[in-house]
Amino acid sequence: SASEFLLSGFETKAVLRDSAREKNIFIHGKMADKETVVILEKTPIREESLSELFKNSRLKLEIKNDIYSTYQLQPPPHLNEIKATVVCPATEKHVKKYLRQETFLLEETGEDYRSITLPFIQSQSFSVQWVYNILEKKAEADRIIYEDPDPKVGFVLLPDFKWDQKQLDDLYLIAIIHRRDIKSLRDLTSEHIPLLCNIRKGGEDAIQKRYDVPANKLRVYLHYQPSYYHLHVHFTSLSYDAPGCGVEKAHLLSDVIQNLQADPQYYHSRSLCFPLRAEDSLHGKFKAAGRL
Ligand code: M7G
Repeated sequence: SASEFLLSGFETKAVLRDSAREKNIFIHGKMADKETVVILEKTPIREESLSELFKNSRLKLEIKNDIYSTYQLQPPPHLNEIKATVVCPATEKHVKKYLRQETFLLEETGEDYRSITLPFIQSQSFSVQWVYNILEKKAEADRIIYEDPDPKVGFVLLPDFKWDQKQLDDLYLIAIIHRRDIKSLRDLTSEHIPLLCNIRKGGEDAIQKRYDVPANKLRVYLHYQPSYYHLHVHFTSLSYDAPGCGVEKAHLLSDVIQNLQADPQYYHSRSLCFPLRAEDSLHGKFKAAGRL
């Protein structure tokens, strides 16, 4: 197929970030003269593949000492995959998103949001074309796990980019709402409680049905700030330490619902904390406004 050797023309310019522990690397480069970001990640070892792995791998002894020995194991190619994510053409903002940077925690008041953050995200945030493609079945249509087509409370549930669906340990799905007028947590009021409850119930039921994972094994949350300003909800396995599930970024859906029940304007008026990267232009805006 056309994409088979896609990466053979990739020229590396810089490693944006890498982690020996997470076994991934984020690379900035060029492909066919276009700015490109490539993310490579070793995938988890699956229990189902163990017997084949043991039977068909070549072993090279590295160290032997008393009862201890280490080997280099060369598995058959189909058990030795690397997951690759490609962003092309990538914008400067994509490059910055993946660059390892110093981060600061910011406490954004409702007023900060309206006077600093909102104008900024209206002028420059990532395109949500990929979201519209999913909602309009122009991309990933065959990956949809569940859909509620209702224009007010409906949503599409599908596996996140980050999950290859080969094992449940790192289960990761996203629910994308059909409405196009809610950018983030900040836009939510009590008016949206039926929408949020529908996502929670519909998402949990669909995941139970498809993957046999019960609701009490799921971490269901929204990001603030998100990267993409079209409201979506993350469903991850509770046992998976998903990137971005920390308290400085993740807001549990059930907390969000209860906060709105207690105060309809909660997310308009309250201060919200979030981590901000030094290179992020929003950081510059808060600095210029004397808020940092
Ligand atoms: P976010 O909180 O807006 O941004 O979540 P984050 O990337 O900073 O977490 C967006 C979520 O959508 C992330 O979990 C992405 O992995 C996922 N995602 C992004 N894109 C571009 C796609 C896509 O094209 N398809 C799918 N299925 N998921 C995506």
